[in-house]
Amino acid sequence: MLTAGAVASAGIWVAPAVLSLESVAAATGSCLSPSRQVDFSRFAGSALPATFLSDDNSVTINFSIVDPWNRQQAGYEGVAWNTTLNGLDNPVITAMENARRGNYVDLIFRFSTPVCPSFSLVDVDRSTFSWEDTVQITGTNGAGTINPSSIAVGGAQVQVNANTVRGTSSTSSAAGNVGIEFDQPITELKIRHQDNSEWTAFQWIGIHDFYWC
Ligand SMILES: [Ca+2]
Ligand SMILES: [Ca+2]
Ligand SMILES: [Ca+2]
Repeated sequence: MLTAGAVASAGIWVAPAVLSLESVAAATGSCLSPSRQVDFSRFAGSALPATFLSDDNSVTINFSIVDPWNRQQAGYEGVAWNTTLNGLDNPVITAMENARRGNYVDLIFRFSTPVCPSFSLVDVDRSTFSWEDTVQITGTNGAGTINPSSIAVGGAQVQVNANTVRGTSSTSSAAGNVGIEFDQPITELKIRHQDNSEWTAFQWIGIHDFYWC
């Protein structure tokens, strides 16, 4: 009997099976080159609907906002921006007005199938004596909190713990963008936007397109 990758006794070499990208992903729990699954440009100029499908119709996504302090600014409630922001097209925007330290707004995405999402946060930044974006990113699969496996800050923020970034300077460029990856499947993603300061002006962040294997 021939064994893949081994030289059989008859001298016949059998090539090893070539792993597809999908089988590599299944084996390792991650993927080398995730493809875009939700292009928020589909909704440009509109608020995200409460329920929508991934671009290939395979995953149903429920979207909701929790705003315990009524800080969400009208007109920015999960709106897919109608143009480019900080170099990224049509991010989903949330904005707060007059938020105080401890206040937050949650944007919550629930997935009908567990996914390992990656995406960019947009315009996480700070303006002295005005506002200070702080964003906590967590997932769950129903059994506890799952933090991102990777957080790649830009030049305008610092990572403060395993799931949180805080703006340190004002920008409207790519320095405001933060790359987020999960290498464990999650059924719920929560983006918690806070103002870490006691300054009380208008502030916003965005969420760019979702990628997963
Ligand atoms: Ca897009
Ligand atoms: Ca900015
Ligand atoms: Ca901002």
